[in-house]
Amino acid sequence: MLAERGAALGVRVRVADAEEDAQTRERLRAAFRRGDLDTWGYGDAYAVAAADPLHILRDARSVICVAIPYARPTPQRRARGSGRVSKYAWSRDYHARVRAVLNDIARHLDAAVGGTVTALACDTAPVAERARAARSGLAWIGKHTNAIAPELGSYVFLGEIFCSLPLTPDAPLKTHCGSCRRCVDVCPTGALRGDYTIDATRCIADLTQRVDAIPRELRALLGDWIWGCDLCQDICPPTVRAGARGDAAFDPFEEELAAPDLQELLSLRSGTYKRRYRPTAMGWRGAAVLRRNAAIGLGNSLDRAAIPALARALAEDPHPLVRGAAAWALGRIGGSAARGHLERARANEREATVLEEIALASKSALPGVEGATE
Ligand code: B12
Ligand code: SF4
Ligand code: SF4
Repeated sequence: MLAERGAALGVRVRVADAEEDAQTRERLRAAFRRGDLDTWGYGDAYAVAAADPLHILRDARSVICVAIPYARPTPQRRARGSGRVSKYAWSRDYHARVRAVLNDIARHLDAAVGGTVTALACDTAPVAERARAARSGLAWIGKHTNAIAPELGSYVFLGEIFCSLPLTPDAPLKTHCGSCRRCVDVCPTGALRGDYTIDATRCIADLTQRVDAIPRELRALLGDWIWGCDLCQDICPPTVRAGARGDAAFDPFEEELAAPDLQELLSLRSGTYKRRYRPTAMGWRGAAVLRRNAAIGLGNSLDRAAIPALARALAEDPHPLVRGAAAWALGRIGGSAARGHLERARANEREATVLEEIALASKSALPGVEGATE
């Protein structure tokens, strides 16, 4: 019944036992000790809970793991001056769709046994979702740390139905990456170590959602990504072979969202933010974070045409995070015009963090320092 319901919904379903997974608990602990998830505030209690399904459902006997493919074709031609958004974030927020799928399967199961035997989780609950998916044979874990489902690739969202019935578990897969290292080599920030672990504090997906300043030494490595990053998956052979398996629910919420114009995004105000971005998975950190990311993208474009917009943001943006990033971007583009704007802003700025950005940017904007050519 589960497999048929899954097929009718266009998703893949497998069953894992609900045993505590000591190996995953220790992997999580080791990751937290290394500081890999420092931006997430996870601690020992999270590692213990995430490895044990009884923390979600006290009498859980099995976990139904679900993979929902979401890859849609990436728009082929992007205009000059546009940024990039990861596939997972450009559509209407995926959480609602995953919950609807999980609800549907759970309702069928409850109806079949005449009572409530299930609890649901997706993303936000303390569950090591990839590890449970691997245990159920739904997917295997790649060196980019994503779960890869046979024929579907890694562009799948994961969700779980915790169930008090002792369903027959499926067997884990034996697949692994072998000698392939493509994802490790393509990662611009060196976040992937190649041993199936990641320093998430260096991952662009993490950096673009930070509400504090992005570490200076990593900003140039962000390129034109303004939310998330797909590089390690776009190059992954099983994911490439799978192609675009998602349905139309995962198309861009608005056409521009896959590749927003960076100058327009730099001046994003609350009305447009609420209408265009809030309904998506990049709509939970606020408009200033997106404006900050746009400023960094414009700096990385090394395009002199962006200087007036960056100068305006430096002089007028209400948020110091954005003014600081605009200063950095002007320093990165460099040249006399950028230097002039930095000097004028220095005279009017009162915020210490922004003044520090201006001072550093002024130095890097000096002639002879790498940047755009005059
Ligand atoms: C925190 C988080 C992040 C952080 C940290 C990511 C990370 N790799 O840990 C950041 C912000 C960087 C992030 C990024 C992304 N995320 Co995220 N994220 C999460 C979240 C909330 C927790 C993950 C976590 O606990 N990480 C700690 C690490 C140590 O554990 P883990 O990766 O979950 O699992 C490890 C162990 O289980 C162990 N393991 C288990 N079995 C086995 C077997 C073997 C043989 C080996 C070697 C290891 C191993 O290895 C796993 C990989 O290290 C989950 C939701 C959830 N509740 O699980 C979503 C989740 C992992 N994210 C998801 C997505 C879609 C993404 C992005 C693709 C979005 C994007 N394009 O920008 C990127 C992918 C970047 C990447 N290379 O990982 C999906 C992943 C789906 C999938 N197919 O794997 C999840 C499951 C959400 C969901 N419900 O769909 N994410
Ligand atoms: S999502 Fe991007 S930054 Fe993060 S590990 Fe993959 S390639 Fe590296
Ligand atoms: S790119 Fe290669 S090494 Fe990386 S996850 Fe895919 S198969 Fe594994």
